[in-house]
Formats: sequence, structure tokens, C-alpha cells
Amino acid sequence: MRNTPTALALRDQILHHLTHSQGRGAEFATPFDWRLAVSYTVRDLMAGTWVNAFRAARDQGAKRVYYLSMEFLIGRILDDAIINLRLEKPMDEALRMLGLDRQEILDDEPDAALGNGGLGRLAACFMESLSSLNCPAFGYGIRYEHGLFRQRFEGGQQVETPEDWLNQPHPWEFVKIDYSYTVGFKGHVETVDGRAVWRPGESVIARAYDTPVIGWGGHWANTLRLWGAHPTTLLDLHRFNAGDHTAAAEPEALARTLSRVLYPDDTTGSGKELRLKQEYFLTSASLQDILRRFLSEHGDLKRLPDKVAIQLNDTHPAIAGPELIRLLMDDHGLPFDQARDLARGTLNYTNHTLMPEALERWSTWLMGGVLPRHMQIIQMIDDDHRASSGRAGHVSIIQHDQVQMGELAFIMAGKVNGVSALHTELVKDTVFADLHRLHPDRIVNQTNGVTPRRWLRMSNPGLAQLLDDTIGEGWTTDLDRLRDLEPHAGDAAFRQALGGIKRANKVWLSDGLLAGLGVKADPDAIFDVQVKRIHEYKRQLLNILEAIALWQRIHDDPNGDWTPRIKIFGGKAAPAYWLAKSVIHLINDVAAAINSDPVTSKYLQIAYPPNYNVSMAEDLIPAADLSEQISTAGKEASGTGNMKFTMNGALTIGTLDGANVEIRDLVGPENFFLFGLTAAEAAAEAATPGHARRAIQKSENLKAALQLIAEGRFGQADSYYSLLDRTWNDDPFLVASDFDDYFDTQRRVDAVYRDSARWDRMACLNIARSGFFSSDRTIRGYMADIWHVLPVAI
Ligand code: B1N
Repeated sequence: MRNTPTALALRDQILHHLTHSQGRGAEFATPFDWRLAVSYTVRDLMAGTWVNAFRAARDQGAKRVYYLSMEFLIGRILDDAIINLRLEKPMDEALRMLGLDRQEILDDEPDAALGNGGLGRLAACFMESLSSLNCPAFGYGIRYEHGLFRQRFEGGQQVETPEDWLNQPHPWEFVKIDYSYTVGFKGHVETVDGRAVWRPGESVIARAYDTPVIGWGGHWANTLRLWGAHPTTLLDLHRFNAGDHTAAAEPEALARTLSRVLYPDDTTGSGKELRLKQEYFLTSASLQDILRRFLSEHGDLKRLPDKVAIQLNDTHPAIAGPELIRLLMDDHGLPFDQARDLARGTLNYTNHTLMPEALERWSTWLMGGVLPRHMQIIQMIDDDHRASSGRAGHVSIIQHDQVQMGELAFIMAGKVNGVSALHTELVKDTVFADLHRLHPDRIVNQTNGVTPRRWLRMSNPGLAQLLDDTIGEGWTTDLDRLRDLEPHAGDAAFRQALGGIKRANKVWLSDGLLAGLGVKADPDAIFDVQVKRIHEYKRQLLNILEAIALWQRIHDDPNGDWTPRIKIFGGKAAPAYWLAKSVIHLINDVAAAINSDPVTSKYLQIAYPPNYNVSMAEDLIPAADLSEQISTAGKEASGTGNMKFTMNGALTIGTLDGANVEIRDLVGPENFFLFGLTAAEAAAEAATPGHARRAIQKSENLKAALQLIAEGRFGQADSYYSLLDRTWNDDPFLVASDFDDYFDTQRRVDAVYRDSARWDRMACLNIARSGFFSSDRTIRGYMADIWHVLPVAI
């Protein structure tokens, strides 16, 4: 790496950019001007590494990884870049010299919210780890003008407003106008000299917008290449001259809708034509770019699998199979069999969910209309696969006039992976059971991970400093070294230091909650946090019902020795997901009732700050004592928030679901609050008629809590009619069946928390044993087992 610049040099460079990039004198500069000047200064320090890393990979003829994803939930970039370039100290000093408030500048940056939740955030962690591991890679995505909607509460209900991050200059990106590709839609297929020729009826230009992703230490940087959609013809001059100015701008309007807005669905599908077009837009532009680079570096298409590894992040880019075959056959003249083998040698697919509503299916008429040539190729892939799998080959991609993207992705992939040990076994046993029997070596596991640079070093500087002082800095790139903390778990002074850092983080968060929401959080209370998308299977309902029941018990015995607790919720619901929105409303209504109750307020508070996003996670997670990971067993593929909490010394109350299973195995069952049915038990229970009603009748606490809602104790009773009806009569996610165990386990949490030496010891062991959950470990796994790629030295 280049030498770290001095504070003076940074100061001068910031002033240089203030004048020459922002065109402002220091006395007129706003925090925005300063933030851009600082960002350009930092960007200057990554650009050299970035260009050199690309050159090194090319010079060495290295195999590259291409991560195709409809979502990259990056969050803020500036602080992460400062930390990975090891600039914290000189930058702090430079900002001090300029009389600037560091926090104010960092907070001025909008989150890049090009994702919904875990799947998109995983892609962002992977990009950071790929760079920190010197693995040559490109992330390919869409440059949405509007990321995930902003959430407000009105009368306790979610209101969505558009997000507008590109309304201001985005200082990190480089536009590469020479890397532009035409992407077609619709039209028809002709046969010319025995070859298929697709004549699209519409087309758009995909233009490359690059953001460098700098790795730890500034030794390597990869590219996040986001495609922006542009019209092939700017203006219909004919119509403009005829005076129809609106119609004249139609080609432009049509193109721009493609990269206009992120679909706000998480683990639910929407099945809209625009979504299919967006998926194809991403996939086609990326594959054209990959083939162009491959041909310029290696020439011979037979070597594609030796030089290119493509990862499909869920089925969203699964049209990559047919598209790669199309490019190889129609543009490069290869026969089908060879094109198919090259594609399968290159493509891999990650499954992120078993939820039936998220498994993508497109009607054959829509697919045939939007992508007529691909529909033909899908038919060929399906016929070929059935023919080659003999009598066992009863699996079809096309079923009931629908193209099943999961089956397509599986059949076209070299490897298919699940995202936690449990999830991978369920993938083998359920959605892909038949395909797994046909291809028993194809499914592998790669348990998710998170980057410790952002989720420890950056978001929890106090803990990072204690770790540096206690075990050295090595944990930053080798998280297994956290094991060296274990001996310190028995050291009272160390535990006190750890407890002090947690308390400082809680004080900081309390101040924020008071200022932002008017909620008073006692820093000595248990900070009990559930932050994630709102979804029935994640069971925020279980959590809020437990709060109601606890509130009632405190009322029964207001002078009892209760352990104070603040329950903090965060998360958005998909705009069309009515039941999830009803849960948000309920949490807010219950919070209003409980927070204003003078009898219980010193024991129980509820806070639900709106617009949960990556930046808010960075504030909440380091301040959490208790991590709520309470999904119905078998439903959460992995979870990644669960890992961030563990790493930051929160204890988990959780079910045996997703990566919780591995967290509990590693930290030790005695350091984890387990409750609830197992995946097998849950499946059996859900299939038993009348399970909900029976469980409610058995539980006095639950029955009373539901009764209070029905009586209108929390806002209007009829707001919650559907929610109550579903809980009593259907309850597919077993809120009722797991309720008593959850309530009792929470009381065990209360008891353990009162023994602070015991709690801090458990927290310490959670941190010490969390090293497995670094995304560096995950990426090494993909490199070795799926991509067969080696790191590159500069
Ligand atoms: O992917 C994460 C996992 O940790 C979570 O458990 C899992 O729920 C999440 C359709 C999805 N699965 N499926 C999606 C997102 C957007 C969309 O339009 C599905 N997200 C997950 C990372 O593995």
C-alpha cells in the first residue's frame, strides 16, 4: 500500500477539493461541501490501488469472480473507506485542524440502500471480504435511482415515501461510458441460414457506473459495477417537431423506468413484468461485459470455466443460464451442447429461502413475450435435462405453464448452495429433493458471514480498541483469534471493561432514543432488540405479545422485583404486506399504552424508531444486551443480524433456526437462551388441525394478551381483527404454540441479567467464539469449494 498520508497532507487535499471539486471557499462551505471534499480526498487514496488491482489480475491471467445480485445494501461508504485505508488517526486530526465535527460529516452521507434486507446486505459484506482477501471480483447490480423507501409512522402506521439518494452527487462512482451494452426485449425470433436471430422490439442501453470497494489495509480493491438504463434514442424528433413534446420523450421515459426503483419485497415475490425486465437488464449487461473482458484477455471460449466464476444471488438473475447459452450460440456460433456445458461450468446458484411465495415463477406467456428467444432456450434446456436424466427425470422447469426459476437455476448451475447448515439440509429435503437425488454432489453449504471491519471495528470502536489492546489487531483479518479472549472471561477487570463499553454504547443510544422518540431508556435496563424486516415468520408478533403479558404481570405486582427492560424494534414492511403493517401498527399502539403507564414505566419501555437501515443497525447492535432471533424453526434460511449481535457481545434468545443453530453450537448451549419447537416439530404442529386454538386455551398469559387487543386496549380493536383472527384460527407460524416457552425463557433472561458477572462472562464468551461468522471465512469457502479461484498478489 501507499504510505499513510499525514494529517497535514489530508487537510491540504480536503481544502484542494473544497475549492476545485466543490467550488466553495471554506467560509461558505456547508457540511455537505465538506463531506464531498473529504470523500474525494479518500477516493483519491483508493483509486491507485483499484487500478493496480485490476491490472495485476489481468497481467496474471487470473480467474475472476462475478457476483450477480439485484441488491447491494451498502449503507454509508466514507467511514468504512477511512477505516480500511487505516486513515482514522490522521483524518481525525485533519478534521480537527479544519474545525470540523467528524460525526456531523459522517452523518451527512445518505445510506446507499440498494437492497431490502439480509440478501442485499450479505452481498455488500461479500464485496468487502472479496477485496480484503485479494480475490479478483466484480459485483454486478442495478444503479437504482430510488433505493428502499423511507418509512415514517402516522398514527402508528407505516407510511412510505420515496428514497432519493441520487438527488445529490454520489462522490464514490466513476462512469465508464465506453462500457455500454444494448439490452433487448420482446420482438420475435427469425431463422436466418439455419440460425436463430432474435429481433427485439424494444431496447435500452446499460451504462456502467463503477464504485471501488477497498479492502482492509488498502492493498486491494474490486469493482461494484452498477448498470444505469439509458434510452437508445434520446428524443423522437419527428414527434417533437410535430409539437407532441411528451410523446417525444417516451423512449427516454421507457428506458429510465428500468433502473428507477428497487422492488421493496423481501422474501416475497411480486411477479411483475417490470421486475422480469430489470432482472434481464442486469443479467444481460453483466454477461456481455464478462464475455467482452474474457475474450480480450483469453480469447478461446473453451476456457471460460477456467477464468470465470459467476455466482447468482438467488434466482433473481437466473435468466443467466439461457442468456449465456444464447450469447454463445447465437453470437458466437457454438452448438447447444457445448454452450450448455460452458454455462454450467461457469454458473453457480445460491438459494436464500424456502418460503413458497419467494420462489420465482414466470408464466410462459410473459416470458415468451418479453424474452422470446430465451423461452425457446429454456424449452431446450428442459428437454435436454429430462432426456439426460433417464427414467428418474420427471423434474421439469416448465410446469403448469410457468417457468420455475429455481429449477432453471439448479439445472444450469455447477454448484448450488444453501446459506446455513440447517437450511442446506432443508434445501436437499424439500424444494430440490428430486433434483438433489439426480445430482447428489451439486448442493453444498456455505454458512453466511458478516464483515468484522464494518460490524465490529467501525460500528463498535470502543470494543475494537479493547480487543486491540487485549489480543492485538490480528482479529480484524483473522476473526478466529477472538478465541484468545476466552481466558479473559474469568478476569473480573476485563469483564468490567467489557461491561463499561456496552454501557457507554447504551448511554449513547439512550440519548438518541430520547432525542428522536422521546422514549426514556434507562441504560441499566436490558436492551432487548429485534431489528429486521417485518414478516410473519420472523414473529415480531410473538415479541410484542410477550411485552403485553409481561406488562400485565408487572401490574399484578407493581412492587415486585422486576428486571427493567426496554424492547427496541426496527424494521420495514413491504408496502403491500397488510398483516406485517398491522403488526407495526400494533407495536406502536402497545408502545403508546405501555410507555405512558406510570405504574410500570420504570420496568418496561418500548421504542420503535422509524426507518431502520444499515446506519441505524450500526448504532443499535453495539448497544444491545439481548438479540431476538425468534423465527419459526425452519423458516429463516440463515439470518446475518444474529451474527452481528453475537460478535458485539449480545446474548441471543432464539429458536433452532438458520444460523442460530451454529451460533448456539459454537458459543455453547449454556451461553444461549433457546426456546421453541424444532423445525421438524414445527412442521408437524403446523399440520395439526386446531393447533392455534388449543395452544391459546392452554396459555393464560397469551389468552389475556389477545383479549386486551380485542377489547381495544391498544387503539381501535377493529384495526387488529385480521391479525387476531389469523392468530386464533390459522397461526401458520406458531406464535401460540411457542408462546409459553418464549415467555418463560424471557424470565430466565431477567434472572441471569441480574447477575452481572455471569452475564458479562457469557457476553465475553459469545464474542470470543463468534470468529466463524466472519464473511472472510464464508468467502474462503466459496473460493475453495465453488469458484476454484485463488487470491492475487500485487
Ligand atoms: O437472505 C439472507 C438470509 O440470512 C435470510 O435468512 C433470508 O431470509 C434472506 C426475494 C429475498 N432470502 N430471500 C430473500 C430478498 C428479496 C427478494 O425479492 C427474496 N432474502 C432472503 C442472506 O442469505
